[in-house]
Amino acid sequence: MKNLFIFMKPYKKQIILGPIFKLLEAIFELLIPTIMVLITDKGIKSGDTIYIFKVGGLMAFMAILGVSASFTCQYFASIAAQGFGTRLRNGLFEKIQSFSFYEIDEFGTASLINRITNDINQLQLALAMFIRLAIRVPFLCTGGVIMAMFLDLKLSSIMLLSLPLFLFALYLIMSKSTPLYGLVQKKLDKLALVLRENLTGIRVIRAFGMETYEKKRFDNSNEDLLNTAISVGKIVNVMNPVTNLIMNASLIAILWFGAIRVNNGALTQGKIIAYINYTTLVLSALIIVANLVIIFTKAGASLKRVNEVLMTESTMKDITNYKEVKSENAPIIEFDNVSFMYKGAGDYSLQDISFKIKKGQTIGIIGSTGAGKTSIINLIPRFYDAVKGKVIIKGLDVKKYKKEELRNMIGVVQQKPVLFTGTIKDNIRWGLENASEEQIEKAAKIAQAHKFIESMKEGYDTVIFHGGVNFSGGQKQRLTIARALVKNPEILILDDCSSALDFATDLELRKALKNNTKDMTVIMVTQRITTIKNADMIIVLNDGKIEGVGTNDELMESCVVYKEIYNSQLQKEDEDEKEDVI
Ligand code: DCP
Ligand code: MG
Repeated sequence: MKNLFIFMKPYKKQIILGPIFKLLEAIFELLIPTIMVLITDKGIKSGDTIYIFKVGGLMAFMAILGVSASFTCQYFASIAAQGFGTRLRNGLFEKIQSFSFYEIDEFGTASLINRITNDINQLQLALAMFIRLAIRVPFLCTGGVIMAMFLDLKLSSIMLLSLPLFLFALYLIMSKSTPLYGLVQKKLDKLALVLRENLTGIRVIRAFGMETYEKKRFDNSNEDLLNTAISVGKIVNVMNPVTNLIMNASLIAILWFGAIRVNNGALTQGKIIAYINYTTLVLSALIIVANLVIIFTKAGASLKRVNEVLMTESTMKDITNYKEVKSENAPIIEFDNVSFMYKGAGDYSLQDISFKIKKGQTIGIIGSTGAGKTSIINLIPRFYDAVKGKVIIKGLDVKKYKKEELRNMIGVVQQKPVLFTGTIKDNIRWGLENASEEQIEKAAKIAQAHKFIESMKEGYDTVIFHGGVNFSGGQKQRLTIARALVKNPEILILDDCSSALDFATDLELRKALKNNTKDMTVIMVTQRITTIKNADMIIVLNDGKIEGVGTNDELMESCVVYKEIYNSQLQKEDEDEKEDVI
């Protein structure tokens, strides 16, 4: 909760003044029935029209004041609630940006999206309702009861009886529905996840003809949400009939006993009208209380979910005052007995990995799918932390670097190319904010992207649509390579990023890389032997373990797995070549 107050702080004025204006309105609302007594009992009885107009005018004036107070409160409530929501969303977004992949994996993208949208909306609504009603309603209730008691103490026993009954009903309903709200939110997360997967994978789904399966999966998730929502709805919807029943029963009792007291002369007609007004006022205020309780219970569930994000500290905090310094003479990258496991996975994805890479070397990492290639390179820019052992860059543990410093040294081309909405130029500039046109063009040339960019009508200003849908897989890969190259990083990591390129382009790319990255340490992850055959060092991975380290020739001698991969691929290539010739 303390976290949230920070986001409300700028709106202190509105949050305090709003309820005060609403209170003013409530005071007028409370006074009006009593003034009404004057009209009926004095004005109408004696037929004094001037008196009726006078008092009526006063009532109208009070009503106008009441409405203006209410508008002012509404205005404050909107400003405070919207402002609070915006700030909270920004805060949450910033927090998520600070997360390492660990925390993001743990929450799940869909859940994070829901928390930042739906849950914050819920909190925003709760704040608005708080300003508008949280003070006014209790005031109306107690004020109404007191005014009614002044009018007729005996008749008030009916109201005092119906109140506990009402509160008991409220308690029953709330205690049943509260736990279900958290569940509804969770199911909403699940639905969002299915929907997200479905939309991002729509092409695959169509290609495999899985529409019916996916539709069923969505339907199931949707139905699950529906059922939970219905069961909450069923409980909560009892509220209005029950409160109405209590209210109307009280009114009948008041009319019944009130009539007897009017007949006895203990009560005037005007007073009984005012009395009924007060009872309706109190009981309808209680119905609002019931609805408020629903809103606040929902907000409670959301508060917990938003707070979970706000309270989570990234496991990768920057160490600010480290003493050790990096050394330019040490190997640029060293893995010292590193083991790694993803959170929630039962098994290690990497085990006892040790190797050293010298500055300027070109390294190949090869292995079948799932061997742990991506996992290894994720440890270098510290996307994840090793579970055991150390990843050392220039003689200094990656954990001792400032994240920004570390990542500035490294250019990563991810296995799955991700582009952002904007022009080609914008996307390449992600690598280097102030990159000049020449730098961009040079990077694109090395990445073998220049030709196809030039052939486009808008050239480097061609707009990339959401997720890069208007580019082919190979084009996207080349653009992401250019993005990493423009940064001119000390370490360049290419994760299987020529998989969608034809052999000729792949060859051109490797040649250009070789000629232009003399001082760069390049790590190429691949499943193709040809890509890394000439590397200074090749690391062969199998099932999370190192099978061999060395040059192509060394590995052909010593590493069975490498030899198998080599033979299977190069033989096939030879055959392909023959086919081409034929
Ligand atoms: N793994 C996991 N959780 C993740 C990512 C991977 O449990 N978030 C597991 C799946 C694999 C193992 O870790 O068993 C190694 O995965 P990698 O992504 O490192 O495998 P590769 O990059 O070698 O495979 P590919 O060539 O298919 O990219
Ligand atoms: Mg991979």
